[in-house]
Amino acid sequence: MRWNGNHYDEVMTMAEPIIINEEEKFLRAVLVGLQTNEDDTRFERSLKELAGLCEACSVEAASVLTQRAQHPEHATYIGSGKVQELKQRIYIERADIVIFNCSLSPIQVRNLGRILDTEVIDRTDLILRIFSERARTKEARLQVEYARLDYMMPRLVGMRENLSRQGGASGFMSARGGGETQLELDRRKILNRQAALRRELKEVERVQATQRENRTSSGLYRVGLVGYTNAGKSTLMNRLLSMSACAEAGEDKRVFEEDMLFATLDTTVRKIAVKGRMPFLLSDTVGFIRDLPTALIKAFRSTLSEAAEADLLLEVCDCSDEDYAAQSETTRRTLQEIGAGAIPVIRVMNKVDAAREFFGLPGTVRREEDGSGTVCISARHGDGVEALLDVIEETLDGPKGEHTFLVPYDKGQVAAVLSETTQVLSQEYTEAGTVLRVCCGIKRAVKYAAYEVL
Ligand SMILES: Nc1nc2c(ncn2[C@@H]2O[C@H](COP(=O)(O)OP(=O)(O)OP(=O)(O)O)[C@@H](O)[C@H]2O)c(=O)[nH]1
Ligand SMILES: [Mg+2]
Repeated sequence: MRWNGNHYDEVMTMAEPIIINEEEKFLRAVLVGLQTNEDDTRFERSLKELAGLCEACSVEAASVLTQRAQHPEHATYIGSGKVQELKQRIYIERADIVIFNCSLSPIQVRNLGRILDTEVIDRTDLILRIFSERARTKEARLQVEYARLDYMMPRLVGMRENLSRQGGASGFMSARGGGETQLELDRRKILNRQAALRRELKEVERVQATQRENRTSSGLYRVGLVGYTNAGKSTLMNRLLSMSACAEAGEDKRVFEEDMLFATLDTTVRKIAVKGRMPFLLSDTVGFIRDLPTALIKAFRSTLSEAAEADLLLEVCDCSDEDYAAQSETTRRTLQEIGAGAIPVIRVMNKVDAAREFFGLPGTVRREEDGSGTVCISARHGDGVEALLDVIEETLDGPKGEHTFLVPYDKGQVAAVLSETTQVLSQEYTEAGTVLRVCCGIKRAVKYAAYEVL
């Protein structure tokens, strides 16, 4: 992470993309974790994840300090003795920043900042900073800025102190209006900026809704990739694209995949048309994480709406990660939060090539009682993906079969949708209309039963 001292200033004034980096400064951090009622394994995993989050924004996790306690201290989160130990550790490690593996209250941030004389942030803040650094599209940038301002609002006092510690507030934060306290001024500016952001976001959403409507009118089923961050969603999207035989499958249509938390921050929709199979639209979106800041979920609603409106979700699990079960729970909970809890889900056990436990060979399919299924795959090597396509097709469209439709010429739209959404075996132009012999699922056949000839 390469913040200069006026990072908060820049976030608040950011009408344009944030340019954080002037000095190219990589930060050294001390990570702090408090173990209350979690068992050791869980606790260690969550600290490991915090280190992964640091890596995602180039912060070096120089040292980790932990404490066991029944509950956090109201004023400083960790006990006073531990705070002193932390102070020493900061000095020894020449750390620039302290990152707590939890959500700190504004008062705790302020108190700790005063005692330690170093910048103190919590996990939520770290995630928000990763998002601000990585957001590329206009929509993601607007959403992140909105979420950050939401988060800053109750913390303005502590932040001002942080700024003066880092060399003094300048520009926006130091501008004072007659008769108003600095705090009131800051608050008013944030509210005004948020109102402006809401207007801009509405416009972006309007354009996207139109694009979505166009896609819906194509009649293709919509499938959404969801799952914990780094589970392999983008890799699966690229794998399916590489198997695809349509114009959307070019090199330039690939999405970014990387061994890093939050590699993807926006939504990409691509048509997947594997030869001999039913085509569908696939969306890849931002990954989830435990305790995803609510401000972010709220702000990212429109990015996530592609998933929330899908006909089917593929929940990608990284089964090489020991924590995959808890990660899956987080995903399911987040899906509920974004209003996607009722959409059918296929669980995709990805990375079976690297798993320590045996979940099944790639291509293994298990059917659950509620009709949902689990499929084992390796997106990286492409194993098991054909079996996944079988399950996708069957879940969306029911058992496949051959059907013949006669579509009169004045129903051109019906013929167009049928040839776009099914696997066309033959097409003939007769006096009565177009005769389409297709292979498709029973659900689509029933939908067009009025045109079916037996
Ligand atoms: N061994 C193995 N690694 C995989 C497999 N699939 C993906 N990966 C690796 O996992 C890492 C993350 O993959 P991504 O596709 O970027 O994951 P994502 O779910 O899109 O992650 P975010 O966009 O960060 O939420 C990359 O290094 C991939 O190469 C797999 O089947 N086996
Ligand atoms: Mg991704």
